[in-house]
Amino acid sequence: MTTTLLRRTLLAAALLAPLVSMAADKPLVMGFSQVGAESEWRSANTASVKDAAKQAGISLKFADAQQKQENQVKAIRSFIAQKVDVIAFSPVVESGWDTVLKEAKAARIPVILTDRAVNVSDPSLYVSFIGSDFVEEGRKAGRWLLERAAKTPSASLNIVELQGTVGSAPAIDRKKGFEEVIKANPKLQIIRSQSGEFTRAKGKEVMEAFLKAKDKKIDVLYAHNDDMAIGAIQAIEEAGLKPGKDIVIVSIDGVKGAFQAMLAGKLNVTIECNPLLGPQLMQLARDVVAGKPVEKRITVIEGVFPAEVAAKELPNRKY
Ligand code: GZL
Repeated sequence: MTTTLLRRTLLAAALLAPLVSMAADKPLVMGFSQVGAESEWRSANTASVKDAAKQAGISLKFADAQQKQENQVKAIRSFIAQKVDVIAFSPVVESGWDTVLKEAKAARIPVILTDRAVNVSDPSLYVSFIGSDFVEEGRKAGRWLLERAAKTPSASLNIVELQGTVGSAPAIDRKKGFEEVIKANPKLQIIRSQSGEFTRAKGKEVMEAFLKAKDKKIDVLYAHNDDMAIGAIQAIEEAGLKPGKDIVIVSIDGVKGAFQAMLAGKLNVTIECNPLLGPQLMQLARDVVAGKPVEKRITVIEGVFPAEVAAKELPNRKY
């Protein structure tokens, strides 16, 4: 190597070194748009994301959308303007994301879906989706009820259903999985179904309306999350009935409130939906930003917790 070339190489290395070390020291910046704070599950999910970002040394820009899609779109646009390294979000509903995700792609900012999925024309608009299999959660609820119905002599079992947020992946898929399984037993009929928006307050309000319509006896409540089930339990008690006995209750999430309701004999089973995705999300973000190949779909392992195991399991619950 000639002296001039050597001198230029050494000069370039000297100039680049601080940049390289700065880049190495500069924390990865993640923009995270969260659905809201509508349930115990969501609060646990938010805590997991924030704690994991801190543990991972990732700089987190966190935005709570208060269950409004327009707020999530605004937040994603703001992350793009701030030139974050990666965007992650839990989409409140499945549709309406193509435009803003195309803007992120044009800005060359990778997008990770967490918790809920989206319906988009081009799957390359997001790099990976890490979350539960909601259809399977609905099937698990259906299977539990099928087994219980097989031991019940009654000729028919009338089900009322509290759906999650209209248009959201968990609401659509939990309904789909449940109906797919219970059709095996014609005595199981869904007589009423309405959204309780995943909240306790709305769950109570809708259950009150179900109870007021006295044309058909209600034997079972299927709630798409524990918070709506807990709200409905209040409505059932105020109507002078025994939740968990007069009306069997099947729910999803596996939050502590559900275990406490089962210990009180007011809830019969909860299907786990794990919110503690934070650590996996942060590692996935690092891999994505580093350009490593990642799985397009990452699911979490989840269980089924009937009332009989609530006392033993409650001390182990992390959310
Ligand atoms: C499921 C999540 C749902 C929970 C609800 O992964 O999206 O949203 O089941 C929450 O408790 O509101």
